[in-house]
Amino acid sequence: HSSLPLVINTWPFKNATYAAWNALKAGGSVLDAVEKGCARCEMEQCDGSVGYGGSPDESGETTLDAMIMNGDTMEVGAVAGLRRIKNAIGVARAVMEHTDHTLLVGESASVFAENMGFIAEDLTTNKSLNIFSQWLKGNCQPNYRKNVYPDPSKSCGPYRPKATVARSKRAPHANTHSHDTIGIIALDRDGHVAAGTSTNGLTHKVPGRVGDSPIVGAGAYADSAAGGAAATGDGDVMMRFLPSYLAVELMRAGADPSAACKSAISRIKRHYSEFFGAIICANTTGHYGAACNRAPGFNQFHYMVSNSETDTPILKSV
Ligand code: SD4
Repeated sequence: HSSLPLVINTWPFKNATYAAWNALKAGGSVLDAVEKGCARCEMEQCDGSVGYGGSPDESGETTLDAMIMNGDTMEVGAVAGLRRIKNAIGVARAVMEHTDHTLLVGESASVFAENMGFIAEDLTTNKSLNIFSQWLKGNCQPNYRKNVYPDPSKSCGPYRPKATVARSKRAPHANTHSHDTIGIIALDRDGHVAAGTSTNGLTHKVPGRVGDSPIVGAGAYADSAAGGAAATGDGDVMMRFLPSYLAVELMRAGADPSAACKSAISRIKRHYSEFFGAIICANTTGHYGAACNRAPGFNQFHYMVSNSETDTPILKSV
């Protein structure tokens, strides 16, 4: 297809699109493009929800989740709950290329990264400390997507059963400032597909919580025989439906990318009608699409595209 190569990523993270596109233009692989794009967001702390210094958990710590997938070989590298290392996507790629494993978690993932030469740094910043201390002062009030209330008489935690809290109170809606995960799909002229994600997860999460982003088929999926997809949003809900896998399978069966994205979102809506989330999709001919779940406070999803027709990244919305 004439519009290949293609880079598409979630949210208006334009510098990430540039970084991925430039990697391809410089002769890099689709994996290089995905890694460079995600790494750019990790350094820029895109929206405070990618990279260090954002989304402190209930102990105040920032931890990172990332994944990269090679659609030619179906190899995947991922990290979840990564501590001390800013370049989570780089560590994910190291898992893919230097081990036979798929997903490393927590402190052990960080030790792996240090052994691979990644620099250990504090991921806490004044900003993340502030978010954390405001939350403590407010008696650990749940954030907009948190669905488990701590017992207010006991500072933070232990947790009450979800059933004691009305569902409408448990899952307030995201607003447009709650942009999140970077997810990228890259395709080159020869039909190689790669996809990946990077995020610092969910603010005030219970330490140990892992979202959709580093989970294969949930946060992203790539298969050079069919296409690629990447998701963003309420990972706790979305990961139950493997939306990226579903979208790629629908494209394999002949659905166009927009329809595939819509179907993946609709599947989740059947059970969680007001969930916050969006997905981007691209097939092997370079056609792409996106879909989001319109809900109060979230009625438009922005994403970025670069292809041979639009050498500079263009902002798209759905
Ligand atoms: C997560 N999906 O950890 C990620 C982050 C995100 O809206 O996109 N949140 O749930």
